[in-house]
Amino acid sequence: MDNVVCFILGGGKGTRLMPLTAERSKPAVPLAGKYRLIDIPISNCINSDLRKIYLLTQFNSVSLHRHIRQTYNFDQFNGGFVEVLAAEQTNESVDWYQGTADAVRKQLRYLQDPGVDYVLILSGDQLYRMDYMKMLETHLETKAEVTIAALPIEAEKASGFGIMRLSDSGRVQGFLEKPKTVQELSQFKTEASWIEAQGIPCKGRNYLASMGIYLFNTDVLLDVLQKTAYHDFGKEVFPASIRSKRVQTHLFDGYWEDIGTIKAFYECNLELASKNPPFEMNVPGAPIFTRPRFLPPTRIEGAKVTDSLIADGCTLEADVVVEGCIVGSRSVIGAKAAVRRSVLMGCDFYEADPRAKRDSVDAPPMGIGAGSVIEGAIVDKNCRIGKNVVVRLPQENPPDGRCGPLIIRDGVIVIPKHTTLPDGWKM
Ligand code: ADQ
Ligand code: ADP
Repeated sequence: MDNVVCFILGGGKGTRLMPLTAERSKPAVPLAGKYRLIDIPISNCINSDLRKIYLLTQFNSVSLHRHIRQTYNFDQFNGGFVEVLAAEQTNESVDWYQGTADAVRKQLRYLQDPGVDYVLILSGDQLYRMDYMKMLETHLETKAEVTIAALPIEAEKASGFGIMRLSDSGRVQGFLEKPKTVQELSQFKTEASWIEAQGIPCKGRNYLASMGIYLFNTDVLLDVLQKTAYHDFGKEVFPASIRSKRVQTHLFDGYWEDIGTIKAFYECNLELASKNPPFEMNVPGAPIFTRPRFLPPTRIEGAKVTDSLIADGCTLEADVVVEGCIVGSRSVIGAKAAVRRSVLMGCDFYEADPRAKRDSVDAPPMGIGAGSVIEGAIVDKNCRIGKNVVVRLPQENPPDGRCGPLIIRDGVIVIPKHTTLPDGWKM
């Protein structure tokens, strides 16, 4: 599909995922032990046979570039590319991206390449598997100028999304970004019979939410971006375009989660590790790709591991307990340590690697020290957690804030990248 280009919105300031985005751009945030967020939309593109991919990012992080460069090298016979387009100063503009539509506007010249008939706009912080070709089919069949992917949801969830009201033919007649009141929302109910006629069981999900996945005819997108100064698709472009453009929906009913907040990110990772995960990374014909690493198999000396995903290159020493966790590449868990309901992002290096430098000679080695207990935490990369350390919430529903070097956000403890906790440290 050479006439479709994809723009992946890689994130604004990334404040909702802080501190995971303190040192890296959002697309580079590690997911499920060995992937990064950006692997999801890029894999969906590749599995949909779309290989012209631009990634729009505010922060031009080194790890993102390296990941893209080392992973997505399309072969010269099939063509295609993944290009990172960071907000940059040009002759026309000195600003950072002001919003999603503005991010695309600032890279307009890539849309103006000859032969680009359609533009697919995707978010960089969602977990789902979708064949975008089906969306293109809907777009062509309905002779749409813009198609928005839509997911039926319950009223309680509607305040977080753009909600659409449709005509019988599926044309969008109303678009309300993040409705604030029940009164506002009530105008946007879709009849169960209409949803079921599309082959999707309604099950009380009477509201059609925009998934932040948009397919535009290129000329229509160019027109909107050149003739207006709109910054956002959800807040401005759609509410305005539905009057003058043929905007259709493409209904979707699979697993889909926005993982742009600490809470959603944490819960989603743990769900992936659970017994019957709602989303599998590996589905025949549509796998999620990531950078191949040449890591040895994980060595387990003696551990009780349940409902967990353990990546390559880890060491679990004797009598370790791992329950409901993601254990990322190169993690080391010392003897008798217990890790529960936690996401360990792993390490970039093994301790013996000269690049794994310590701040002081008595800093503990990278990983989780013997006898430590970690519960309900996200442990970012390259942390040095000493022996007999205890990291768990002192109370239920704690307020957001700091606890020494740790950060509590949305009820989840986050241990930022490179944190050192000395032997015996307790929360
Ligand atoms: P939100 O997700 O709240 O709602 P937004 O914050 O605009 O919308 O983010 C959309 C995507 O664009 C995210 O992946 C984000 O990281 C990225 N993004 C945001 N600002 C950016 C910038 N300045 N530069 C580059 N990328 C940026 C949107 C829609 C809703 C819809 C939900 C579905 O507005 O209508 O229901 O997505 O999740
Ligand atoms: P991962 O193995 O989890 O994908 P990265 O891609 O971030 O992790 O690489 C691991 C670490 O290795 C990085 O933090 C970086 O410091 C180092 N590294 C990897 N490749 C290079 C390189 N080409 N030059 C310098 N450092 C590198």
